[in-house]
Amino acid sequence: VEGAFKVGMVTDSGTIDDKSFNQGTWEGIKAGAEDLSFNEKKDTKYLKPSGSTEADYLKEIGNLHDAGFKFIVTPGFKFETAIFKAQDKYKDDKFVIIDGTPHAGDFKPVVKDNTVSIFFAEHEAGYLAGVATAVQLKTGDVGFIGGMEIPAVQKFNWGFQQGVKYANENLGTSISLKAQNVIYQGSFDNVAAGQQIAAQMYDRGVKAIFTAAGGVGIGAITESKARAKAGKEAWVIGVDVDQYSEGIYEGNKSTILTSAMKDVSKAASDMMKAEKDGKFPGGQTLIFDAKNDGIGLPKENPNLSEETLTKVEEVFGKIKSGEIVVASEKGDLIK
Ligand code: GMP
Repeated sequence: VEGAFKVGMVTDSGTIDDKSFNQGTWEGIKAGAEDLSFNEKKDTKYLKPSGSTEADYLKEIGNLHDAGFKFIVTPGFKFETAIFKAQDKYKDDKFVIIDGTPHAGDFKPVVKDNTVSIFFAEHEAGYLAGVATAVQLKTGDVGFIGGMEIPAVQKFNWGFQQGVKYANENLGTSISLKAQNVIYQGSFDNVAAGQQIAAQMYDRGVKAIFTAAGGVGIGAITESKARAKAGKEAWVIGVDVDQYSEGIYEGNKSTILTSAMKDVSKAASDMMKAEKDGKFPGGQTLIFDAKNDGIGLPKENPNLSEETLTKVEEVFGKIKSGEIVVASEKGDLIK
């Protein structure tokens, strides 16, 4: 491919300003555009469908195609059957689906040569966040707020639980995650519900809440900031991107303890760069995990001590080497 190509993105249930999954992907597209010296305004575009059916998604993909945006990124498992059809309908376009694989409705993956399917090891990111949280806080209750109860979100939760457990068993911490403090809100955009659930958890004595919930997490962060301003301990562990700046409530002080990152930005910009270089990995399913630095905690974690960072670094190394294997399945809660 010579020169600029136009890059489009469609959102499914969440919004572009969710400070996490969709926004992170979009920022990756913009960063990619800048790296490749595209005209950001003219060469990138996102569309939000008016509904959430396959037809709604195909309509926006068609709109992008008609407007000349033929490299299309769709973050979200909800696009699976739409991309299954789009990859045949628009054979000369390129598709990048994040968190999903194209299929006809039967869950049998059909990744055509013009499509790349990208998954993340959320359980590994959750595990690191669990270790960091436990080592930093030492004792007390933590909670989890998920968005929709889908594998990508569950894996954050299950990994987090294993990480906390590892710290309890090996690093001298005593942290509990009780069943009543594990809640899937059911959407990725109900900010008010996120705030309400967080308030209830903090009222029950939870010190830190891991949110894996797209825009729902913004509500939890809002609640944490209100409490921190009032002098209370109310942390959030962010998700997808480094959410530190979202949690700032005074000066440089933030309620974001750390963030369980899955680098959707890099996924998007890497694929653009590959396309530009004529190396688009069409037909492939890519896994972004600890081994390839596709998941991790932020480089800067002002709320974590040196001790915590050292422990997390050790554990990260053990996950990379395979010495620690994080299960992508449900485990026991920590009482
Ligand atoms: O935010 C935590 C996780 O929830 C993300 O890594 C995604 O797996 C999922 N998620 C967040 N927002 C959205 C959204 O708008 N659509 C979909 N399909 N998944 C989302």
